Amino acid sequence: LVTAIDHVGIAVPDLDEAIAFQRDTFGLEVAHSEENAEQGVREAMLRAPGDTTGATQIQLLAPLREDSTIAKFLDKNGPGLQQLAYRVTDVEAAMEALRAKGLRLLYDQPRRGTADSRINFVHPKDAGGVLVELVEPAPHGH
Ligand code: CMX
Repeated sequence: LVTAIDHVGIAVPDLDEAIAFQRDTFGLEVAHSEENAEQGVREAMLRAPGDTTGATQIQLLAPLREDSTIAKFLDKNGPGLQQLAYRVTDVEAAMEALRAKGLRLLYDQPRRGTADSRINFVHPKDAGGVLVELVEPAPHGH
């Protein structure tokens, strides 16, 4: 079902501060950043310098609005790991396979994720306490 670990997402209160921390402490660089209004996030994808292998990225997620998912997460837990994202080739097929196993998907239909990927989430209560994102990357990379 899963072809790669796409990214690990960390909830942060301030995106620019978190980018600077990851850069100055660990030497990670920003590969991509954007605002996703539907998901209520400002986000950045980080990777090790020079990495072009498609290795697992680190996603920093900052709230765009007070009522967003990430704002709620930060209020409840503080900053920290928020999600684990698995890459799949066909998100609908993955959704169907997981539903058939009795897992709850958060959305009826895939939504738009980072860089025009198509995404859905498995409810953390059905995945060992981990919010699992399914990511079908946009065709032709981005
Ligand atoms: N990881 C693990 N467990 C989580 C969790 C997370 N990120 N978020 C919530 N939970 C757990 C809580 O601990 C809580 O457990 P208890 O009842 O035992 O205390 C339970 O789930 C319900 O938590 P809640 O605080 O009431 O949260 P909600 O049910 O309102 O929301 C969820 C949880 C998963 C439905 C919501 O976070 C969601 O819709 N997530 C998907 C969208 C998302 O994360 N978007 C931001 C990222 C965008 C992107 O990646 O592009």
